[in-house]
Amino acid sequence: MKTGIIGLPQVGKTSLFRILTKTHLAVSHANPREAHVGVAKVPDERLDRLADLFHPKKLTHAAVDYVDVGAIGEEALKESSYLAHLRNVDALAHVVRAFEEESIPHVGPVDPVRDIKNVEVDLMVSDLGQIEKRLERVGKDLKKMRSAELEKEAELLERAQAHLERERPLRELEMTPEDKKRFRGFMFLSEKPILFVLNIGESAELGKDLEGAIAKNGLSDVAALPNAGATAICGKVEAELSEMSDSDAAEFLSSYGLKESGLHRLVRTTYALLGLISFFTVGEDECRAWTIPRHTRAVEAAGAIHSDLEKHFIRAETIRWDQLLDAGSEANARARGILRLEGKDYIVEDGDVLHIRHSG
Ligand SMILES: Nc1nc2c(ncn2[C@@H]2O[C@H](COP(=O)(O)OP(=O)(O)OP(=O)(O)O)[C@@H](O)[C@H]2O)c(=O)[nH]1
Ligand SMILES: [Mg+2]
Repeated sequence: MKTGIIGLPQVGKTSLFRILTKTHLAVSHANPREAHVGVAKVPDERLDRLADLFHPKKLTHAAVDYVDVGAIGEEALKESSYLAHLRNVDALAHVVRAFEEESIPHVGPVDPVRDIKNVEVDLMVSDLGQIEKRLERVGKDLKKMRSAELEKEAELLERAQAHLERERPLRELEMTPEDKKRFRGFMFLSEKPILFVLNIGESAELGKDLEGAIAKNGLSDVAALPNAGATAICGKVEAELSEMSDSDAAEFLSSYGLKESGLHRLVRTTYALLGLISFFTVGEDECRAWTIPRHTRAVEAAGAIHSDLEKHFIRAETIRWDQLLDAGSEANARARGILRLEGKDYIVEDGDVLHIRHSG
């Protein structure tokens, strides 16, 4: 699962990418359009608390991949390598500038609503171009030969076209699972789930300001649309935080009236927007979070760990993470009868601890 970081020039995309993935990028790049790819750990207090119980040799968090694709714009969207990077991501994090800084140029005054609108239009125009080309092709083919599937595709494309012409992104278009399948190969940009990341300036009451930032900058409406979300960070403070030890960071956060780093919230929100959840495996060797899509069956969750576990799946010993913490050990949980034996079709829930029994 990959999330593409997009946004207008100089809004803080690369800074955000750096602190998210803790990658130290070379300062100068031969090609500013070159995409950076990195992995961010998904912070999870539940897993940390399980690790406190098991003291494992290894602790493995879930991860989300981020791609810093470079500044977006009409020109960039005409470049095939830029487009290819962008098409290949599963979700977008759109960094929007809300910080004031004379020395860093921006198109006109700081105006997040306008910037979002402009980037959305760029995404939609790119999709429209693709749809028009495809409709032309399908129209020609239909003249040569009738095909029920092609007719359905044309119908869907026309519906999408009308939707885009009303300046609505495809992520808001109602689609059946079959429609979604028909669209999969196109990898439309405005169809991808999007998280608006408001990059705000430093302030004395950052905790309060971060909380109020979405509403204050007029983003409550866009954040509530289907397949969209919004979160605020202060890039400058996050950059400082990322250089600190955990205890220094905690002190620093509380001095700003913050409970957690905005970055943590951002990663978690991305995870949710992608429709992902975590289940855990625990033990003295390793405590680990595994990533699965919501509504995954136990047998496929086992497959996320290892394909053999899926093939030879018998049962999943299952318990909610907090119930396991309560019980103090798996043996206690079993004795109390709160360890469940679930079959193949059990739908795994966020925060389940699984122990896969298998015949392999
Ligand atoms: N004051 C302030 N400056 C920031 C913040 N985030 C980034 N900057 C500065 O803005 C400039 C651009 O930051 P980048 O992270 O390179 O922005 P970008 O969006 O990757 O820029 P391009 O890739 O060139 O489009 C740098 O000088 C950063 O130091 C912030 O939160 N506050
Ligand atoms: Mg950059």
